[in-house]
Amino acid sequence: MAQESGFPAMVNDRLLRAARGEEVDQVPVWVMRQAGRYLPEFREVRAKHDFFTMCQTPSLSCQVTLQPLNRFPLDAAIIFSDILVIPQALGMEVEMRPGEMSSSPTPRALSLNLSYTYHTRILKPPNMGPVFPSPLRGPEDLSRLAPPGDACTKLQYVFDALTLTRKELKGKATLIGFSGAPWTIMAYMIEGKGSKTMSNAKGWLYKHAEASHRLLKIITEATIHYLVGQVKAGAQVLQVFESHAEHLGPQLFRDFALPYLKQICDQVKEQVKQLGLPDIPMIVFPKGGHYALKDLASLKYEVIGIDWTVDPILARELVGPTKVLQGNLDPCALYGDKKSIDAAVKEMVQKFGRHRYIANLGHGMYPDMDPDHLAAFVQAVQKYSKD
Ligand code: 1CP
Repeated sequence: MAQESGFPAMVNDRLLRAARGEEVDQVPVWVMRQAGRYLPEFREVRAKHDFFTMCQTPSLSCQVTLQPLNRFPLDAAIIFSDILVIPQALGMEVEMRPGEMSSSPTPRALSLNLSYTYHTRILKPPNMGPVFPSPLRGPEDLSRLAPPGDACTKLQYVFDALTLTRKELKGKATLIGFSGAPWTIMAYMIEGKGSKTMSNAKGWLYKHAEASHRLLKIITEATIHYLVGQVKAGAQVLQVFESHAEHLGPQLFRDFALPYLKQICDQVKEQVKQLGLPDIPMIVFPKGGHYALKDLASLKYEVIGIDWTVDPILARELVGPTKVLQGNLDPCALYGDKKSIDAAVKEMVQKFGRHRYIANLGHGMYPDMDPDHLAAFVQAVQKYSKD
C-alpha cells in the first residue's frame, strides 16, 4: 500500500479505496458531526473549554476527533474544527453562543450542562451557534479582510491537529480534512449567523454582483491554501461543505458557487501534485443542492454527498456511473427505534448499491441523539453491505 513517510501504515483503507472508486469488502461508513454534543464524553471536554479553544488546541481537537472512533467501528475520522475558521483567519471575529432551545432548561440545569436523558427528553443539550459581532454590511467592508495568502499562517493549529490525529489513528481509519465552500462561508460573513432565508447574503448576489465575486475570490484563495496545507499535514480525503446550497437554485449556483467549487478542486489537486504528494480524493456536499448534481458531476470531485431529500437512484442517474455517492439517511431517522433504523439502512444500502458508495447521514448528528442509535446505524450498514 503506498504510504507517505512519517505516518503509520493503513490498517483500514476502506474509505480511501471507495472514494477512489475501487472495490471494497464492505461499504465504508462515517457520519457528519460524529464528534459532538450527543456524546457525553464530548460534553465533558466541552464543559471545560470554549469551542474555539478546543479547535485551537491540537491535543483537544485530536481527543474529540477520536471519541466517536473509540465507540463505533467507523471508517473515517473528520478533524474537529469548524468551517468558520476561514473568516476568523481573514480577520473576522466569530463567537460560539447558545442559541435556540428546543425546550426550556432552567439556568441551573444549563450550568450543570448534563441533566437530561435521551428517553424522557426532559432537557435537550443547548444548541450552540456561531455569531459574528461585526458581519460584512456592504462592499466597503471587504477592505477589512486580511490578504487571503496570509490567512493560513493563522491556521497552523488545524495542521498540527491533523498531523497529531493522523499519527494517533494508527491507520485504523481515514482522516478527513474539510472546509466550507465559498458561497456558504460568504453567507455567514454577511448574515453574521445562521439564517432561514439568507436574504442579506442573497441580496449581495443581486445588488453587488461584482463585490460578491470579489469576496468569493478572496474566500476561494484562502480555502485553496488551507486545503493544500491540510493535505501536507496528513489529511487523506477532503470534504467541501456547501451547506447553504439550498438557498441558491440552478442559475445562482452556476454563477456564484460552481466556478469557485471548480477552482478549489482543480487547484488543490494541481498543487498537491506539484508537491509530489499522492492525488487526494475530494468530496463535495451540496446540502439542499439536488438541482446542482448534474453540474457538480462535471467537476473533478470524486465523491458527491447527497442529503436525504434526494432519492439515491435519481442521484445516480444525475451524476453518472463513475462518481462515488455519499449519504444520505435522514438524521432524524436516528430518533426511531433500532428496528426502524435497521430497516431504513437496509433500504438505503439497497438503493445505493455496494460499490462507489460511502454510507453517511444526509446531514449531521443533532445534540439530543442517542449514541446507541448511531451504533445501530453503523452496525446495520456493515450488516447489509458485506460482499
Ligand atoms: O465531527 C465533525 O463533524 C467535525 C466537526 C465539525 C464540522 C465538520 C464541526 C464542529 N463543525 C463542522 C462544519 C460546519 N460548521 C458546517 C458544515 C456542516 C453542516 O452543514 O453542518 C457548518 C454549516 C458549520 C457552522 C456551524 N458551526 C453551525 C451551524 C450554524 C447555523 O445555524 O447555520 C454550528 C451550530 C456550529 C457549531 C459547531 N461546530 C461543530 C460543533 C460540534 C458545533 C456545536 C457547538 C458546540 O459544541 O458548542
